[in-house]
Amino acid sequence: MTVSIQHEGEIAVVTVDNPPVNALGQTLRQGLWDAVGTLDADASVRAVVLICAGRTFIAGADVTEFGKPPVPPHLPDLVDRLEQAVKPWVAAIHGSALGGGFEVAMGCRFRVALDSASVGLPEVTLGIVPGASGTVRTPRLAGVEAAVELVTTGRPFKAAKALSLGLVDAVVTGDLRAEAVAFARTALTQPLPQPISARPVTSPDAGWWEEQRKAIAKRAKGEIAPLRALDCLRMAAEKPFSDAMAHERATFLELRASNQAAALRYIFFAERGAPKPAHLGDAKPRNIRSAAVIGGGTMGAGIAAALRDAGLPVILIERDDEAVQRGLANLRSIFDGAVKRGKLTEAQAGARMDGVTAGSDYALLSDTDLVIEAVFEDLTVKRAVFAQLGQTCRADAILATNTSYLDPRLIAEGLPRPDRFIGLHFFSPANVMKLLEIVPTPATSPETLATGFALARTLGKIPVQAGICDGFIGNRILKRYRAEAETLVRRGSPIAAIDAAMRAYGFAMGPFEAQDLGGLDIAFLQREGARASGQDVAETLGDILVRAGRKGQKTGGGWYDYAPGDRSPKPSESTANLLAEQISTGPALTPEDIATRLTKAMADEGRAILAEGIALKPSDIDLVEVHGYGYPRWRGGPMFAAG
Ligand code: T1G
Repeated sequence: MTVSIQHEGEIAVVTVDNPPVNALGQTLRQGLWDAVGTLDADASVRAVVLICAGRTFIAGADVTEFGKPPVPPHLPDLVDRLEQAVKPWVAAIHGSALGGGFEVAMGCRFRVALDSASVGLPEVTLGIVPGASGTVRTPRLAGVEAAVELVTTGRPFKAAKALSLGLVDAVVTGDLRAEAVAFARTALTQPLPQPISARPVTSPDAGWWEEQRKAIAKRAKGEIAPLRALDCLRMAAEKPFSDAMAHERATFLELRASNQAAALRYIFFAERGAPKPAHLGDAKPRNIRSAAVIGGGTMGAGIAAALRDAGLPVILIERDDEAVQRGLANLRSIFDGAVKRGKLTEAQAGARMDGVTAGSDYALLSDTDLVIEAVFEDLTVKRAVFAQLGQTCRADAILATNTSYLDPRLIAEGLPRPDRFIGLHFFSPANVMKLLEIVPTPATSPETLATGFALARTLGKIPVQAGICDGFIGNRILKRYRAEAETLVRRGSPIAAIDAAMRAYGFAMGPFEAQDLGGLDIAFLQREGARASGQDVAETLGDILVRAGRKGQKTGGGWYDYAPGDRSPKPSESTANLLAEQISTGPALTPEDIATRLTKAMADEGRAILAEGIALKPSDIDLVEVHGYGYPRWRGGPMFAAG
């Protein structure tokens, strides 16, 4: 039953059971609506505990209902009904009380949370604002500052912080139900607090609101929901409850129908579908209990850190002792960085390193379940590694390469049991970036492929299967994007104007400033490698710059100039002179024209990739672009944006 009622003396316990995350679909809303009536009429009941079965408290409105005509009872009315109930309700929160779930909890007179729980209003991450009093009741419950942080960031607060801000009344451990029933009994011995809707709220001055607006606008980079949420919060702080509710509801309904909300819902569900694609069928993944990484450079150390963050013991292999020490230092600096950012404690960082065995002897790998190669991007070097792995590892060990440009089939040539071989393309920094391109060869077995996807789930990554071609999905589209950007430069569009246009579109950086950061020589060396192997690769503007010693920030100049110690790009006369002969004056393009051309080129390449079967579906391409290449999430990715 979606909603069931039990009695513990004068306390009624209402249990919600609507898997997988107790989302507030119509049946659940109706069930709760009816429960209020039933219990208000039940003289034996003096208070009610609302608790959820499964892994979490109510995780919000049912997002799958968004495109459908709304059916009563509507959530704002249900929250009001809970608040006006004759008997006080106590929300007993475990897992995540999110969105409509936290609004329901604010309809209750009290909130009791397990210490592991969190509460949040993540609606802006779906391109909307809370639609059932989240922007109106939260400031009355916890003050405007806390409400602005909770609503405009969309990031949940852990129970302890929620308690300190008054968002919950008690944090408990152990048996949540028993604790909540006891809390309800105690509450009946004291005067009940005012319903939240009747509580006063103090509005900060206009200057404070303006500061918030500026900070949020800078963070939002074109996303509209966070700023609209701020408007709702200000209305809630300055206007009567009912006016603010009407404004919030109108804003919610308007944004729910917006393109940005459609794009963010699309990405939300694409992310949830990615780890379990249908084409895996019932292939059983191998159980990975131990892992190893060959190569302790930036990528190798990042991958080892990701494996350790997931709790796997790791063996780090490097060619000699000196390189082993460098690899360990790279890994340690990753964890030290996490301590500095407050993500890990010193003790946790120490434990991460304790789980690493390092050496240069491949015999260490004789009983390892998974080995990921992350050495220099050179075919001969990689082949030598797999030749050793083929001799040393168990026949059923999964062997993976982190190559980003080489053909995995060539790397695996001659490897015994090639069915256990697969491409696992991580993105730098590998312990942070969520994307994982999974590149099977024709010999890769369904079990090995399923193991790749299972590993992504273990590491908290977004897996996308890619076929074999130059650059797989992401780097192939990047190549097209950059080529199109260079074409615009050749036709007279200023480099800085192109970067500004893509920042206005929502990217953190434009194509040229991004290349200067990463280094122009990486792509240059690839092109030179292809030319050396006899491929006819046209000379690019970037090649001209690299040949002149301009590799980007690391050489003090690339597309832009950089003053020593200063990463801000300055238009470059040297670059203008070096490229002058390649550039002809063309029609001036608006920022929108520029963004349309570049994103269209990405979508065109995406369509070619789909036609070749390199990607299995458009949303895979969009996940790659959003999670690997900074494509603005609220645009949905190039395929979604192209419609
Ligand atoms: N509606 C419908 N389905 C949902 C859902 C939701 N709100 N949340 C999750 N699912 C599905 C998901 O698609 C997946 O399905 C399964 O549940 C497990 O999800 C008026 C309007 C709760 C932290 O934004 O953040 O309330 O793939 O893989 O990793 O103001 O899900 O198995 O078929 O993510 O354990 C606000 C969204 C809604 C929360 C659990 N709420 N959900 O994470 O599982 S707007 C949210 C999450 C709102 C009101 C407004 C996470 C989670 P399937 P999962 P998880």
